[in-house]
Amino acid sequence: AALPALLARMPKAELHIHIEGSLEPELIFKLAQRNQVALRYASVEALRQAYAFTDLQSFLDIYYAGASVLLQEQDFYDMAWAYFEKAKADNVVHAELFFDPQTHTARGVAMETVMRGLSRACNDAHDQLGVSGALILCFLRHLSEEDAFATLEEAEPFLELFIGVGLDSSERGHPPGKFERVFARAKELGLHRVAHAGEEGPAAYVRDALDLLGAQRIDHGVRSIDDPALMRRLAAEQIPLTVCPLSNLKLCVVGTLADHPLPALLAAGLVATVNSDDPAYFGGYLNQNYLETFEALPQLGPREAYILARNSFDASFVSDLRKERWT
Ligand code: ES4
Ligand code: ZN
Repeated sequence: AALPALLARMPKAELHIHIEGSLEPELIFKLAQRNQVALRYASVEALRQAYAFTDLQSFLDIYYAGASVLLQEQDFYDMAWAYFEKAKADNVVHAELFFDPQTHTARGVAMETVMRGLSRACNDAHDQLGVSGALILCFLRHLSEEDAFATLEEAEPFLELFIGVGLDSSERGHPPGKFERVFARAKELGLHRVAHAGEEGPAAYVRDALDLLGAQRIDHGVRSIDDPALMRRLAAEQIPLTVCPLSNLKLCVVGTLADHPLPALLAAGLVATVNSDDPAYFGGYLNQNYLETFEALPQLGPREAYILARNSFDASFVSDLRKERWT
């Protein structure tokens, strides 16, 4: 009975949150009105009704449609600020936010507009909420290597405003190797590197993300469970996995939370973390992910709660000095 309270109140970091996936239907409609953008849905309720996903692509189609209301710097600020308020309520003390600039620049929004709105929200969250935030620029893997290179170049004037690069969107048919040279360039620029791998794609994509992209963390990575040699490597090298249980449930990566591999990943000594992915679409922010996952899996108790919170700080890209003060 004390476990839900422990999960809710413990300080934690969130390392896998797409900020465009925190856009709630109410804010989508508010921004659509503010910006005179037409939506394919008549109401907040009609939009929410469309949130019945069968796989990753069925979600991404609606997620990109939702992001189409973001035009002005203030829109990006309002979206990120709303997330930070939710994070604060969940006792998140540090969040590393993914953003998808290509979704916006393809519609004519300037990179500067995206960067300034999001980074101003990070600064205000630090000053007003005591939540630290950092930005990770994600390349859309369904687009070309050339497009990713152009995006990284456009972001170079704002290098001090983001800490790393990631890789997201449709995984199947878009293996990590497609972006080997872009990630090499990101490393040269001193950026951290993460990649979605082993969500819908095979365990081999996790290995490729490590070997070809130099990924320092794997986003999702749950399909690693299929490959015992890879599991031993992830444990030996302490490569963090940013696991997203409610996302996996809603996108049918797992049948039920009771079947989720999180306990097996922890038991194998992996640095697994719990995250919300796209909380406005998948039925809950970070504490909801912890609560429902622990409720469904009796192998998870107070000891695992502590380990997951500690892992979230260990796996973060904040300085080791600051980690020492946290843990
Ligand atoms: C995503 Cl759940 C998920 N997987 C891959 N790419 C994404 N972008 C936003 N959410
Ligand atoms: Zn994700």
